Amino acid sequence: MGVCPHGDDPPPTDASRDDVVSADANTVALLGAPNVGKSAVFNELTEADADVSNYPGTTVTATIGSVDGHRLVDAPGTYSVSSFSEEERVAREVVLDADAVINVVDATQLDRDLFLTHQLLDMGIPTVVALNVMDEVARDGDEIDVDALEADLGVPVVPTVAVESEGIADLRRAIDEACAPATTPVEQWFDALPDVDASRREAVLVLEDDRPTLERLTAGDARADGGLPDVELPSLRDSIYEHRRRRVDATVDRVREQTDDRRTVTDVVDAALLNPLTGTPLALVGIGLVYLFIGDVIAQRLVDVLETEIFGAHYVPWMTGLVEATVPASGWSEPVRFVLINDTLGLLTVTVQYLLGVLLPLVAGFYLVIGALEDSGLLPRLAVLTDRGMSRIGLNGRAVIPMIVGLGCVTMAVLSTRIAGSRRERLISTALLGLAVPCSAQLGIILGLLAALGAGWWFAYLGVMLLVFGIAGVFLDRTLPGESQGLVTELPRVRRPRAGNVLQKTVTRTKGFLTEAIPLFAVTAAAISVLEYVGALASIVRGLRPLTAALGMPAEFGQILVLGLVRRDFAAAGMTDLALSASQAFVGLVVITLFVPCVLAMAMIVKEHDLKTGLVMWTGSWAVAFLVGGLLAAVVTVL
Ligand SMILES: Nc1nc2c(ncn2[C@@H]2O[C@H](COP(=O)(O)OP(=O)(O)OP(=O)(O)O)[C@@H](O)[C@H]2O)c(=O)[nH]1
Ligand SMILES: [Mg+2]
Repeated sequence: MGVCPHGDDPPPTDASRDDVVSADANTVALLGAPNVGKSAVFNELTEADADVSNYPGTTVTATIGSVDGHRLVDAPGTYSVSSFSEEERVAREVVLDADAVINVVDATQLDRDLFLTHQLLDMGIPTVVALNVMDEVARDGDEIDVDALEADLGVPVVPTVAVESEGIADLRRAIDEACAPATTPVEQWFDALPDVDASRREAVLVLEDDRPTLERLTAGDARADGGLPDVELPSLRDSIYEHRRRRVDATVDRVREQTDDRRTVTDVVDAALLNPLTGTPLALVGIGLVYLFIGDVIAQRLVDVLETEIFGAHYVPWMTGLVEATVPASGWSEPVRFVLINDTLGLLTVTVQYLLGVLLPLVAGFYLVIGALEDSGLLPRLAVLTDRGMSRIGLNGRAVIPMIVGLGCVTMAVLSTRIAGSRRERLISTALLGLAVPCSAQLGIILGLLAALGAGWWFAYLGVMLLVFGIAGVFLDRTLPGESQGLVTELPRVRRPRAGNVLQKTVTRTKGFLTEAIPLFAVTAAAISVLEYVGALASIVRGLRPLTAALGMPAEFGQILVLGLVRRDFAAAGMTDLALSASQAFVGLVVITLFVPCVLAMAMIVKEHDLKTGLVMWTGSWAVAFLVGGLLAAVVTVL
């Protein structure tokens, strides 16, 4: 890695390369625009399973792996390196730290993506270009002259199709040949640099008016003589960008052979999706299909077989017999036996039955659907469709992505609110996620219970949740300071979901879910069994009696709330055992949906925001759940 061999020089031999390749593990960063396949390349190079999804903004923090002794960093997508947005700032830090960059370029978007390439070369960063998505270039009937591009940029260019593993071996070999041209046109402005001690990378950033870089460079001087030296930015950003733009256009003209625009099937589908008149019914049909799959195929049929037939009829009696035969029912071992096999939450019986027979199929089913949605490119289209509605509650359409991810797992969704925009949008979407978006584990059970009550109650539930969502959103939008940003998103192509990727995501996420849920679940179940054994549970439930009575619920509902403090789906599962009238079940389901986020989600909220925000959201959920529940109970009684 170093300065590129000059055009007339012989190609470097292995011996001559040795002196430019550092023997130590050095850092190689994957950089490129959003959604160009950086994470797909990362996964191919490292055999990791970073999230690959067809929408811009999938990767929100830098992920680290290793390839051939290099540290490989998968960065969030960015169109340029500077400090105007969060992603650009992350990219800037990654670039300043990197020994070399693999610049992933979407070959169907050369005019957009080569801008960053030229910036990296101007910064003198050893670079190799991965010219990705070459399959779609061919499908569009276009051609790219890779040799010409290589000659034009002066750095190695490797054509790849990351999702098919094509070109990855070549790319891997090319990492050691990453180089930067000896000179680039940006040097004509170097005279304008303020008098600071900067590396070439920093110099280019300062020339492009990157204030944080300048401040960091002058901070050292400041410490020596007490005050910040008065250094001005050169204000050359526009000139440099314009010049770079012209270079990109010239490059693209030289290397790309474009046929007339073909109108493909996906173009037609796309147009239908983006038109509100056709897009809205299509979205509703899609939601209906998802409901059929999760609410019927999985929550009813599959869960029925697993929960009742396999675990209920075979596993639980077998395990109960086994424990009864080995743990005597007297003396010290009596409480142990109770914790292990009691009928409410026996650690080895009911808990296992619920975890594997109910939760596992539901959660895996949701991840499957969400994975397919993420891969299709439909989510950003949903963002466009919902943008008007979302702007009423201080969000833009991009926030629809965390909301949908939240239907899988609220904890994961809290992290993904980063793509919703500024801090204000993140706060609003996190609050709404915590309040009114049920996660897959909970939703599956709720759908099952509602299906038993009938379609009317299902619509009532949906209506109440949407209403609470809307009112809470408007309230937050009115009370939080500042203003929200509009929707700026680039629409990726609609693609057929790739079975391999969707399955792999489903397996990874389901495994992640289970490894987190099982210990937590076991500890909670045991703790509650102990509380029940010593009679404390009954007192807590008695303490909650005024609240449950106000909702018109039986006393046992208090026990469900205690479970719900830990995980929302515990509460939902508890509901299945209560003898309730239809209206009671309805009120109960609304209350447990609005009730506090699970402990994992709370931990994530505190981590992503702070403790105060977490506490406000937590207590707010109590208040809203009982307020809405009380109102509904009153309305239902009157009706
Ligand atoms: N057809 C095709 N699709 C690809 C290729 N590489 C990646 N994709 C798809 O492009 C989408 C984006 O891939 P990611 O790896 O998530 O892209 P990224 O650059 O990491 O995106 P961000 O993290 O959002 O910046 C996914 O749907 C991939 O399946 C390719 O070579 N050909
Ligand atoms: Mg990514």
